[in-house]
Amino acid sequence: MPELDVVGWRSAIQAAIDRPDSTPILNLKDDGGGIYDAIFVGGGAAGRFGGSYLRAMGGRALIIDRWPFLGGSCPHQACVPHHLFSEAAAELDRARWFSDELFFGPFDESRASILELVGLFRAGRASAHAFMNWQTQVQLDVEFVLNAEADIVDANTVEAAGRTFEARNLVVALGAFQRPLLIPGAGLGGVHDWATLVEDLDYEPTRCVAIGGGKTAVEYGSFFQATGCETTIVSRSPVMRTRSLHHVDEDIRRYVVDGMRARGMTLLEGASVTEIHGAGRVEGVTVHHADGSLETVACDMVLNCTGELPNSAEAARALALATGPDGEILVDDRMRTSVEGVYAAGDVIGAPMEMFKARKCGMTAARNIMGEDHTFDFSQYPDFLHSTYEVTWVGLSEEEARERYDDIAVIRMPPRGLEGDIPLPCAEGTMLYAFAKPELSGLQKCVIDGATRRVLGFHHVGYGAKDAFQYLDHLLRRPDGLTVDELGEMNELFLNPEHFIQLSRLRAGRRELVDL
Ligand code: FAD
Ligand code: COM
Repeated sequence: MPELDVVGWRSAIQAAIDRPDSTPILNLKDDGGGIYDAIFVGGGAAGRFGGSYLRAMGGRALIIDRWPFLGGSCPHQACVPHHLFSEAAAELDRARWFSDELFFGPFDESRASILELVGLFRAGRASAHAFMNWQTQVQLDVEFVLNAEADIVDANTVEAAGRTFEARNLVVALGAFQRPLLIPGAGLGGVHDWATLVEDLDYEPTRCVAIGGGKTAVEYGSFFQATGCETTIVSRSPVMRTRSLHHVDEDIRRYVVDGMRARGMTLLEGASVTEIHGAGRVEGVTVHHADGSLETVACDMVLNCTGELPNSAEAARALALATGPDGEILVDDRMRTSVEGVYAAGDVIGAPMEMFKARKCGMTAARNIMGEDHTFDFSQYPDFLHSTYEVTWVGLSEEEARERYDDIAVIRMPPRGLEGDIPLPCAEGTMLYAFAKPELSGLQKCVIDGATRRVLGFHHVGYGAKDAFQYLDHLLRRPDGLTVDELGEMNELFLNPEHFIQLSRLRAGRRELVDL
C-alpha cells in the first residue's frame, strides 16, 4: 500500500465502510514475510499503542483489525461520540437554564435532536480514523492489515486477508462488546446500546429508558434528557454506585444525582427491567421495583447500559487461554496470559475498561516482548463521567478515608452548611451559574489525612478540571504522596476550575488540620 495522506485515507476508509465486500487494506514490508516480534490481534487503543511502542523500541510489529481503520471502538462508537454527546448536553443544559435570560435566546427544544447529533458524528468520524491510519503508517512506521478478520491459528500464527503471518509473540487486543439484555422483547426495534445507537438510529426518540446505573446510563441518559427526550434510568444499584465505579464520594454522588432529577430525569433505583413491550418497535418496559411492585413505563427507546463483556471467546478457544467468570483473559502484571508467548491487553482482559488501561496494557506487553521487565498496576486510577457536568475524582472518597484513618480533614467548596446560600464554588467553567443560579455552581472536595498531612482524595463537579486530575493522580501516587503543604506551595492560575491550591494554602499554616 502506498503512503496516503489523510484525505486519501478518509476516502479509502469511507469506501470500505460503505462497501461490505471491500478488499483488505495491506500496509506491509517484505510483503508480510518473515517473523514479526509480535502480532497485535485487534487495532484499538491497546493494539495500536502496543504495536507503535514495540516498533518505537526497534521491533517489528503487525496489527490486524477487521475494521478499515486503526483506533478501534473509541473513535468509532465509544469515547469520541460520548464526548460529542456530553458536550452537546452541557451546552443544551446551559441554554435551557438560561432560556431567554441574559444574552440567551428562548430555548427551542425542536432544534435539539439526538438523531441530528448522531448523524453529525457518523458523518465526521472517518476524519479521526483517517488520522489514526496516517499517523500509524507514516509517522509510526507500523505494518498493518485492516478490513480483515484475524483468525488465530496458534501462538505464533495468524491468518488474515487470505495470508498467513508468523510472529514470536501474539498480543490479543480484541476489545469488548455490550453485554446482551436477556429479557423478553430485547430484540425489538428501538432497543439500542452505545454501538447500535451510532450505527443504526433512524428516528427521533422522545422517551427513553436507560437500563444500568454506571457511566453509560448517566452520560447517555443525561444527553437524551438535555435534548428533550424524557429519560428514565432503571438501575439495580443506586446510580453511580455500580461495581464498575470505585471511590465515588457520596456527597458528590448526591449532588450529581439530585441535579439529574432537577433536570427532569426519573431515576428508579433498586429496580430492574423485566420485559420490553412493543410491536416491531419498543413501546414500553415493565419495571420490577425493590418492593416487588411492577410498573409499566412507556418509551420509544431502550438503551442497554449494563456494561461490556470481553471479546475473548475465539482467541481463548484457539489458544486454550485461561479466562475469568466474565470471559476476561487472565493476565499477570506483565500482560502475559496462561500461554507462553501470548499476551493480552485492553478491554479483553476485563475491568476497568478505560483508555489509559488499554493503551498502557499494550505498551506493557510491547516492553516485555522487547526484553524489558515492566509491570503495570491499574488497580488505582483517576476517573470521570459526564452528567451534564464533568465529574472527576481520584483517590479515596471521604467515607473511605474516614474508615481507614482517624484524623481526616476535608476542604470543601461550598463549605458544609453553606450549600445553596452563597454562589460557591465561584470557579472557572461555572461562573455564569455562580452568579445567576448559585445552586448549579458545582462541588469540590479535597480529603486529607491530618496525621501525615497527605491528600487522600480529590473530587470535583464542574467543568475543566479533568486535565488537572491526570497530574493530581500522579502526584498522589508518588511514594511520598502529596501533602497539603506542597499543594499550598504550588502556583495557581487564578481563577481556576478547581480551588484546591489556594484553599490548601489557607489551612497549611495550621499544625493541626481542621475542615475548611
Ligand atoms: P477496542 O478499541 O474495542 O479494539 C478492539 C479491536 O479488535 C477493534 O478495533 C475490533 O475491530 C478488533 N477486532 C475484534 N474482533 C476482531 C477479529 N476477529 N479480527 C480482527 N479484528 C478484530 N474510556 C475512556 O478512557 N474514556 C472515555 O470517555 C470512554 N468512553 C466510553 C464510552 C462508551 C460508550 C464505551 C462503551 C466505552 C468508553 N470508554 C472510555 C472505554 C474505551 O472505549 C475502551 O476501554 C477502549 O476503547 C478499549 O480499547 P481496546 O483496544 O481494548 O478495544
Ligand atoms: C483514540 C484511539 S480515539 S487510539 O487510542 O489513539 O488508538
